[in-house]
Amino acid sequence: MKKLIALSLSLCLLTACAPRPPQQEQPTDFTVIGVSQLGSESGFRVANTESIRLTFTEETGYRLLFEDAQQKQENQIAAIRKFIQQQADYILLMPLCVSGWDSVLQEAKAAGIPVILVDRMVQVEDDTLYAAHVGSNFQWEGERAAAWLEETFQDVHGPVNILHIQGTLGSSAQLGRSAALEEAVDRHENWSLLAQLDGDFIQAKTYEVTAQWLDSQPEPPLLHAVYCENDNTAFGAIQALEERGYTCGQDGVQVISFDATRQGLVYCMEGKISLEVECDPMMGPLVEDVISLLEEGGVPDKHYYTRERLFQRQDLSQDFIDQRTY
Ligand code: GYE
Repeated sequence: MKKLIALSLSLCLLTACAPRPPQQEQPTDFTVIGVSQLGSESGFRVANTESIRLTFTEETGYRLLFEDAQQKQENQIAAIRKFIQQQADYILLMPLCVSGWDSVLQEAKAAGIPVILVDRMVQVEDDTLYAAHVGSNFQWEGERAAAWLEETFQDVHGPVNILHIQGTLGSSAQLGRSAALEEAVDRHENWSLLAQLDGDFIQAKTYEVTAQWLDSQPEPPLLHAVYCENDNTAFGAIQALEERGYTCGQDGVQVISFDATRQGLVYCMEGKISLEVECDPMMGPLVEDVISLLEEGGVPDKHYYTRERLFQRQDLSQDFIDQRTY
């Protein structure tokens, strides 16, 4: 018994005297971030969510409250109200569409919670309703695609027939990309939009609407280009076209797409997609910079745009694609 007491005493002393292992800095006070993600409709969106989740972790001092709105604005509005109730420090909003945000953003402002718009934009009366927007310039992206079309068809004086697959109607991504194409079509008398189909940025839906449209034509239409507002719509459209005997690529229908996901780049390297306009979803680190600035009492810019490039077949290699993070 004595021995046991002596042993435990010496153990006790040992632990008391032993130098303490360096303590891992464990933040006790988390910065609470409410995230209202619009859905999970595309490869871009899945990567965007992942980037946010990887950036704002408990190890880095954040607690994330995440809500997936399943492509419904009312769910986003409900999520923002919930974050206000939960007294979040910041709200990240990936807005489904541009309109209808004024009152809920006023509620967040009244509660003193800065809202950062991520990826897409909103149209509001008062731009102090959001602290900053981190995302892309969709009109600029569309203009790059339209310029490529102009160059590609500059020597064609007969008709240039374009099928337009639109993203979620009323979203800033759709509005910017569609406007750029429509403006280009207006500039060229020989260009026409054979149809504008709502693909909702979703592959299966695009496959369906494209197949339906093609099947409803009296004859297989002569198509020069298909302007798809993201990779998933491009995949759906290509499948519907190929099943009906069209060839996508250089000697066939020129498919244009946005995002440049890994799979999109594979299609581009294979020649099925002629042009990929990059749209980078990995914006977690940029959003964190804005939050750090706000934490220090700084005033962020209103817009932060991600760096974006264009890709054609000749720009790509398997190595490059393998290193792609999304
Ligand atoms: O291009 C598409 C996604 O808002 C930029 O939304 C984003 C778009 C992206 O579903 O894939």
